Amino acid sequence: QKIIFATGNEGKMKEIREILGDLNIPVQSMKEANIEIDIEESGETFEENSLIKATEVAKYTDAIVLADDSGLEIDALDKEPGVLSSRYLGEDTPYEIKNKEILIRMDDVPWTKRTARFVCAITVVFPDGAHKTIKAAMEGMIGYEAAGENGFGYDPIFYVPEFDCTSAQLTMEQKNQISHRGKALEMMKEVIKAYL
Ligand code: ITT
Repeated sequence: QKIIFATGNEGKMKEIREILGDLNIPVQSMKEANIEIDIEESGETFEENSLIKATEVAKYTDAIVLADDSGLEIDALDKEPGVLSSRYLGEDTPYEIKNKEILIRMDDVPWTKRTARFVCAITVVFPDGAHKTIKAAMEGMIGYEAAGENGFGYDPIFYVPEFDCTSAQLTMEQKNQISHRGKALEMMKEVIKAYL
């Protein structure tokens, strides 16, 4: 048995390996499994896109396939960047620039209106075609400046009230305990254990 995780995002993959470690099943990225395909994320929701990614990769393997579709919803920006989080300002634009742009757009937004959440939908597709999708979120605020070197993506501008710092200032272990991805994958682990 093995799991192939349908992602090309190294930041996600690091967290995923840590969270799934105690399943004691090898977890490979798409690249490690030599599945190098381009998947069009044509869905309108995190759930749809994670199902699209997992289903697409499952066509190439008999392994258990997992996928993660995630993003940042900012209330003051009408839930942008949302499902377009990786495409916001262009797929290849560095996050330093994306984060700066968000802070500029939020310039006149007072603290109480800076609420936001990271959302993550995880889909599993089993070898017999059965599939399940689980979604979770982590609530927080958009800070006034970027801070922290850990994590990836929008972590430096995402303030986590319960730790009084940004999610880029948390250790991976701390982040995994409370994050959208950590929560969705912990629930998904039970689904996988039941299958095994
Ligand atoms: P794959 O589709 O190959 O998995 P991707 O980066 O394109 O990689 P998504 O379409 O799910 O993945 O985009 C999610 C984006 O949302 C991601 O690139 C980050 O910018 C952001 N994001 C998601 N989870 C995050 C987290 O824990 N911390 C910071 N940013 C996150």
